[in-house]
Amino acid sequence: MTTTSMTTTMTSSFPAEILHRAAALLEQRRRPLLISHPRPDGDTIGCALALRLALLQIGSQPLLACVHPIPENVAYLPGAETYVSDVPEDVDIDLVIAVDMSDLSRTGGIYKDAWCGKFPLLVIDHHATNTAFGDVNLVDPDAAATALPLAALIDALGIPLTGDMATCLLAAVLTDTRGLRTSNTTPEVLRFVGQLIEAGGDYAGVMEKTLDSIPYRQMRGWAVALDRLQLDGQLAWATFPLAEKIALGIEDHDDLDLGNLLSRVAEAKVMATFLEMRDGTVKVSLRSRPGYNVAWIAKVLEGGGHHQAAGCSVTGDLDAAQARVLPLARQELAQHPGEGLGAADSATFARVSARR
Ligand SMILES: [Mn+2]
Repeated sequence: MTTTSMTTTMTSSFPAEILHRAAALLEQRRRPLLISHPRPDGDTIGCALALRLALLQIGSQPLLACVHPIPENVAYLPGAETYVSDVPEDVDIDLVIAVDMSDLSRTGGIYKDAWCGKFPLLVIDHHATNTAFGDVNLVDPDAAATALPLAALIDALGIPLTGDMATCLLAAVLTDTRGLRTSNTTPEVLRFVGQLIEAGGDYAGVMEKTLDSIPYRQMRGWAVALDRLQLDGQLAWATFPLAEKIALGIEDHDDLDLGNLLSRVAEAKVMATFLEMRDGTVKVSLRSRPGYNVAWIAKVLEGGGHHQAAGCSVTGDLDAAQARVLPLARQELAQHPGEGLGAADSATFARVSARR
């Protein structure tokens, strides 16, 4: 199998000291629990699976957990079948690793309070809203995916990248950049993808199996959402009633990737999807074009995310959720008169430009 050694300067923008502390933790502990976030995406799954393969190489026995089932589009990745949906409080572990999540609640209840102070907690993430909830926080808010700081960590451990590890990391970075489409797809990201292909990663396979394959039921779900699609100025949104989910057999943990679907409405700068859940809440996914920021909207409503993709959960029915979210979305749009950028975002724009 082809192996490639990566240079940390390619993928890390955090202090080397943090990288070394994270690597030391992984070298000292042999039974780590890797937790992926609920409604898992390719980044949280691909990263945990790549790290699992790396840790197996240094004699560790990693355990993987995610409260929800692994989506079909990443279930083919090596090791995906080893995921468990929960672990008992007295599980035999000596380290906890939170993968691709901004705060402790994102473990979906897998993290047990009794572990606090007992096992070190390592956080590997890239969300701007990350609360630094670990003992060691390997968090790079400028990274397009958690795959980048994670690859730097694997490199710091001196573990050569195998083709399988590269395929898992490709699934991570290609999903979070929606197939290298997002504004944070920097030259660094493209070089990273090139390195993963050189290491034997299956780029075409990930594109086909993870990004371009839509299960029939999800496609039927899109039909429902698109039938309810609305556009008001530069704001596009769609609602998804619980009755329709039940009729199609769609579980609450399945968001049908509607946020990304709606993000393609050409006229819209801000997009929102509203999925009615079985517990009396509405799951809201927010997207925006570069220069527009939806992270603050999610944060106001006790959610989180990035400037271009964020989400939150709102109590009440679909009408109530729209009444809370849509005015905030219109507020964001109002800060950007005309086609240009508003003053509020010029600093962000300058920073993004400088990185290019
Ligand atoms: Mn991510």
